[in-house]
Amino acid sequence: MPKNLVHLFILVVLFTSCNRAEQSENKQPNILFIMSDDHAYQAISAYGHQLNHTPNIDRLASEGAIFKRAYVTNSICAPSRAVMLTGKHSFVNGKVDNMQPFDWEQDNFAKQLQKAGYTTAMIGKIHLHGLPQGFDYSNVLPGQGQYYNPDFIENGVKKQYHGYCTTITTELALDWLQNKRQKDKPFLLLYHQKAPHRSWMPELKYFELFDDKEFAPPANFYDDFKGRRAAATHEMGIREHMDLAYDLKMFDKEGELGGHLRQSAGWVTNRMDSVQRAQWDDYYDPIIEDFKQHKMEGEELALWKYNRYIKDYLRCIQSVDDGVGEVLDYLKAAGLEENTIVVYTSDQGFYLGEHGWFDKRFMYEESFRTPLLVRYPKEIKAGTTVNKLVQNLDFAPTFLDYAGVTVSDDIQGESFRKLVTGDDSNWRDAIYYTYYEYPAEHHVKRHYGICTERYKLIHFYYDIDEWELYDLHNDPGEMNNVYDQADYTDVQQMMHVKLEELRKQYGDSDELNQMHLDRYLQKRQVRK
Ligand code: SGN
Ligand code: CA
Repeated sequence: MPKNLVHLFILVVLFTSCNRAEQSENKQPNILFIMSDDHAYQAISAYGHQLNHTPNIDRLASEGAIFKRAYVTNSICAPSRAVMLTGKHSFVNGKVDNMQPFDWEQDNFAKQLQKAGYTTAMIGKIHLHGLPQGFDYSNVLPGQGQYYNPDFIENGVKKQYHGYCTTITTELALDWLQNKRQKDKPFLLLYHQKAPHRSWMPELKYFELFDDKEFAPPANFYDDFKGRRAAATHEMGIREHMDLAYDLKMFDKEGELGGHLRQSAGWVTNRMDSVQRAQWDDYYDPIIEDFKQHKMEGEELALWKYNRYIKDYLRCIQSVDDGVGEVLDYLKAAGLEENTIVVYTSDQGFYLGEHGWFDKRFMYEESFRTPLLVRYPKEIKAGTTVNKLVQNLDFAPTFLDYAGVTVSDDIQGESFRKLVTGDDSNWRDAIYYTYYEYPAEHHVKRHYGICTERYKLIHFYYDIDEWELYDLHNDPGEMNNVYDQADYTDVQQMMHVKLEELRKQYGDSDELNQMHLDRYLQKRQVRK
């Protein structure tokens, strides 16, 4: 063979084998992990609660799977994110509350996927200090972030953007997908919204959405907390603790309506430019005037507060849903629909008036549970419903499993890949929960517990020593603590045994709780 023909032959062989390698690499699915902050499953229409309409998020349910019993392990922001990244409980990954530092040096699933050839990015709210590790590109909000004209930290460098946070986050996600990712590699994108976190500041175009609607609060809105001493000491009541100015935007120019100093008008709107602020005032000023004239109290005021809260909360979600739609449209247009796993979830659930509350933290259903929808046309049949107990602990092993990466033994979650294809054999029958951030805002006492498909056992400790037991079949609203009821003696015993088994399996103990408490109190002392 002439020399240059040999060269050509070698080149052709090299090219085809490289191409084959690339093709087989590309068999690994792309992963688009969408998460919002404090998005209650009650506020996704696919879950059937009829509060609002979220057509784009719903698409994931109708074209993929909806999980009816997805839970977190610790219902608060930063710890939830740490669990999601590491696949390990808070007491193992170390991020037990919003105050403790997160150790980015430990392993996480993004690092693993990066090693396995993925191009990776983290965009939006992360709420963990330090440069995110495991990502080729990151553009994240500092701390809680801001709704209007927010700062972002792009690969470690802070800069301010003009506009509405939810929209900007979507634009950044699309920009990465279109222009920044390495297109010859499978991708992992964490697209994580700040919304609908407190203080529920809607996008200008959605101010009037729901104005023509009157929402009725949930049946247990006027809960008296009988038999539940820990719940009774909460500070997250819509009636008692929701701030008129900061939360409900009833601040006037003279500051007449008060509210706490840090929750003054300026704190909420001081990042707006004059055009945004003028639109804000156009909408809220007449409501403020009306509020001042009416001088409501009692039940009337409670229902008014509930309505103001729920409307702003749902408005924020509408922008989140729009973003999901745009990103799904991009996948379709780019021909990426088939080979991309799309997950929609929240860092935890949220109270939308159940027990009279907003916020989260408790192990009661509305904040313990979180929405979860997964679409992956290659493996998941459209319209699948999963009723088994899964947790945010399971994301890391699930993604690794789909990518064909070995799940290391120290990961505590389990891949739910087989569940979505209908195989629920040998699946867990109980899940474990821990919560540590107390004494703190909202006064939710330290607790841990387990939940099976039917029952829930919770232990509140530290400045209280209370056990609660719920029969979720008979009492889905968790209004009736049956811990000491004679007809639940067997259940109580069975649940205690299970609780001890799970604590042992995961490596939790009273000693660890004491250690976390000592650290927490020390940190609070230093902060004072
Ligand atoms: C802030 C909010 C709280 C909220 C925590 C934690 N207060 O502190 O209402 O529970 O965040 O939320 S605010 O006055 O600052 O809005 S989390 O989602 O980040 O864990
Ligand atoms: Ca949150």
